[in-house]
Amino acid sequence: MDTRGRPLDEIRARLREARARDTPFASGRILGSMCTAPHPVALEAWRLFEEANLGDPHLVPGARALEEAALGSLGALLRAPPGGRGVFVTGGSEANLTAVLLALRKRGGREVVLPESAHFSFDKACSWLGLRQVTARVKADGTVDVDDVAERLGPQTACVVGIAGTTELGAVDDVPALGRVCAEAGVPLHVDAAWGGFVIPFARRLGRRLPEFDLAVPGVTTLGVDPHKMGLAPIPSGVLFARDARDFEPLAVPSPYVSVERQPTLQGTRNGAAPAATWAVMEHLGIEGYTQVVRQCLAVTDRLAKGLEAAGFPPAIPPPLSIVVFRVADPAQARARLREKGWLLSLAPLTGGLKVVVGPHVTAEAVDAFLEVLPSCAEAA
Ligand code: 0PR
Repeated sequence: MDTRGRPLDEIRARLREARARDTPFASGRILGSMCTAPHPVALEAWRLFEEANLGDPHLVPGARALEEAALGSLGALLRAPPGGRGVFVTGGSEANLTAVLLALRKRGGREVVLPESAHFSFDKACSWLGLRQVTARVKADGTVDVDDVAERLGPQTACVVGIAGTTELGAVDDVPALGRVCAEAGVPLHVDAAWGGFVIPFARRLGRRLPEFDLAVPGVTTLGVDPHKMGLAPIPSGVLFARDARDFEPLAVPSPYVSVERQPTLQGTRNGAAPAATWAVMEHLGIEGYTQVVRQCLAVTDRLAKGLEAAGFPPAIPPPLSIVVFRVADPAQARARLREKGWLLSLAPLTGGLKVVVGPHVTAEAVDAFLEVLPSCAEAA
């Protein structure tokens, strides 16, 4: 920052130059992201509400009403019961941290039982909260072995985690079976549906056989879902639901001077544009619109899986949803070579390969172009 500041055209030139170095979703070359280009109506809503601070809701009753409406719609999609409550958070990491803390306050204990496939945000949550992770085995289909979970429960278990759409494979844990085990043991069950929450309900409508995973499943106590992933909302937009609204109480502290008496979530000053944008895109697309998005992603996934098979890189498992993982001889090197050619993929460390997340920004043409370059960058394992 200069003492006298700098002219606007200089600032704008610098902004454009920096942005030109980024890879936009519109390039079709971002193949490893669980986020995607926000829907235009979400961006419109964002711009209208960009100064709104929901940390002081009496300033912004309009934004507050949209937040409530968005939580209502999302709660209906994920079948939250009447006594439940949803809160906006910044994304899956905050949802998972908050859910673990909520379970800890409800039940006590020093351990979290979670699948090997759990996102690293649980490492963070456990490390920050001083809890021990007890890891349950994952089966060949990428879902957690529920018997193994049951064996690992004990008096020190604060909660169990199930995943509806794992980060690496998009696998959907058998949440009903986990719910039975947890209900019997009196242990809270948190479902991480950060990515899958906006995929599974629509894939099920398209006839995919997938387990139920939402708040109507007996035993599920909390559930996290990220509109900023497959909900097509801008970042940051995450939601955490609790089956019982009272579960948030132990986390709440008094905050009387900011027009809301108690705050149960991490943020004080908090973005009102995110709920408004989330409301706008959900309301505009509706169930049919999201189903169409998922239909397209599944079709492109299928094309990619067949193309990989033909190119000698068969998918490690048949894609449960719209994530494809394939083994290569040297994943880090293959990823670096692909990056040199402009293709951005993620590693799949549990499988020993590369991962492609087929979001709405990944077109059939992009997949075909990617399949052309892949053999020059990777060797099959
Ligand atoms: N739970 C699951 C199942 C996730 O996959 C993720 C993130 C989280 C929780 C955490 O969510 P936040 O990152 O919103 O806090 N999964 C992706 C990952 O870490 C996120 C991602 C998104 C990665 C875009 C790359 C990227 O380009 O792999």
